[in-house]
Amino acid sequence: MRLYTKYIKKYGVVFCVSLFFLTLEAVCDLLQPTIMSRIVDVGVAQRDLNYVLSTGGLMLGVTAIGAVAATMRNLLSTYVSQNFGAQLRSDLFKKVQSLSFENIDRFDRASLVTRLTNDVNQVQVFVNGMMRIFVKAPLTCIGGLIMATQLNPRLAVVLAVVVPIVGLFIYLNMKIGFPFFMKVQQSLDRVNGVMREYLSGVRVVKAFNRFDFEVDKFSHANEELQTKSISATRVMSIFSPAIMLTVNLGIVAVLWMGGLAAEQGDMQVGHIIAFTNYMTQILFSLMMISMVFNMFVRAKASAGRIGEVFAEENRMTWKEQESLRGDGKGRIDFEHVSFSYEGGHGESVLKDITFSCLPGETVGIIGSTGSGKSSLVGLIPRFYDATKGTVRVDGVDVREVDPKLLREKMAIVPQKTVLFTGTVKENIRWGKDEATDEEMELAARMAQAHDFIERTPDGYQARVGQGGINFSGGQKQRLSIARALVRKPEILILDDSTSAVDVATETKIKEALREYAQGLTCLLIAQRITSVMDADKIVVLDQGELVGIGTHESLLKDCRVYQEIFQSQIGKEVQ
Ligand code: DUT
Ligand code: MG
Repeated sequence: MRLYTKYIKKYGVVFCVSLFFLTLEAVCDLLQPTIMSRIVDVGVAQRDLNYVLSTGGLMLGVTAIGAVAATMRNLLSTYVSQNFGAQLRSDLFKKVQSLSFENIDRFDRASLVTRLTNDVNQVQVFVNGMMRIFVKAPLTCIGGLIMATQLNPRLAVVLAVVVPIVGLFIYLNMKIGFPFFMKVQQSLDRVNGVMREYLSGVRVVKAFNRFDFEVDKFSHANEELQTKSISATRVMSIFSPAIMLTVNLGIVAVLWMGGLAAEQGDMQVGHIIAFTNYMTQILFSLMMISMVFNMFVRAKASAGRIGEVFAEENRMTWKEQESLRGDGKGRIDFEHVSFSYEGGHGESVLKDITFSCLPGETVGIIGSTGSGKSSLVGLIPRFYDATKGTVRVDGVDVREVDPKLLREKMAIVPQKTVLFTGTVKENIRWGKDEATDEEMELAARMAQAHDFIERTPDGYQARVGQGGINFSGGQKQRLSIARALVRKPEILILDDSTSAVDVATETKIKEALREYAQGLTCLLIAQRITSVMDADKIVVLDQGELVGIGTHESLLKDCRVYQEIFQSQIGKEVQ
């Protein structure tokens, strides 16, 4: 709940004002039956038309005030709940953004989406409900009890029996319902997860004709959600009718007792009507309370899940003042670095790696798939922290530096290209907001993207679909290289970023890079030996171990793994 103090501070005043209107509305509702009993017992009984008219006017006035109060309360509650929801969503989004990869890995991505959408929604609905009925219902309930007892203490005996029974029902409803709604939420996560996976792999699914399989998978998750929702609703559905029945039996008892008393002449008809009116009001307010509790049950589950994200401590720490002013510009050192995922508990991915990239050097990294190349370079911008050993940039331990500062110095072309919806220009600019058109074009030329961009009818204004769907794999890679180059970083990391580009174009990119990369530390991951052959230094990885380091020639002489790669690739090409 501490989490929500911020919002209470922000919206508390409006919230209270709306509660005021809510109270006014409730009071108006409560006055109605008593006024009506007067009209019947005094006005009608004594055939006094004037009394009927004036009291009728009073009743009308009270109704009008009630209506105005209800309108105000509606406006305010919508304002507060919508604003609160939007704010909560945006705070949650920011929080997710601030988390490190290690933190995010702990949550299922799909579940983060549900938390951001559905869970926030549930809490929002609850806040809205709270302002509409939460206060009104107990108020009408208690007010109704008081008014009814005052009106006729004898009939109030019925209330003394009915109310505790209903209270018990509501309590049971809460107690039993909560775990069910937790399960519903989890199944919803699963449906979202399956859907997300399907959508991101839709081409593969179609190509492999695995549509039926995917449909099955979806149906399975969907059915699970259905059964969970049904069983949750089933449990909850016993309670509302049970409450209704209890109160209705109470009304029957009132009519019976009142009827008997009226026959003996010691009860007025107006009293009985008003009393049953109060009972219906009490019935409704109790139903409302159980409804709010239902909402509360869901909102509590959702709030818990939202709280989990907020409570996630960023595991990445740094010293606030530490800046990168060590020796050497763009120098990178790995000192006995070991690493495994899952917070250091996973299988060892990197084992005792030691090497340095001097400023201005181009270092190639090669190794079979899964040998830990991407993991190795991911330690430099602190996507993850080393489990053992130290990674230094500019001579400073990266664990002491704010990742933001660190990442400002470098540009990364990730192995999996990611483009954003927008124009080509926006996508390249993404690397550096303030880049001029010339800078942008230069970057595009170096990445060999300029030509194909110019060939599209809209040039740099061409639309990029979601995930860059309307560009080929190689085009996407070149755009993401341009995005990195426009940044003019001190450290450039290319993770297998020319894998989908033909050899001739790759050579051109490399030539452009050579010129551009002077004074810039460049890490070049590749599968093809020809891509890294002329690097200043080549690091060879094999199953997380560094098995060779040196120039192409020296490695060919004395690194067995490198020789094998060379033979398998060049040997084939020669044949
Ligand atoms: N791994 C994880 N979690 C991740 C990423 C990778 O457990 O989020 C494992 C898979 C693999 C090892 O780490 O066993 C090394 O993966 P990496 O992606 O670093 O290998 P690579 O050398 O970059 O392979 P590729 O050439 O296929 O890109
Ligand atoms: Mg990789």
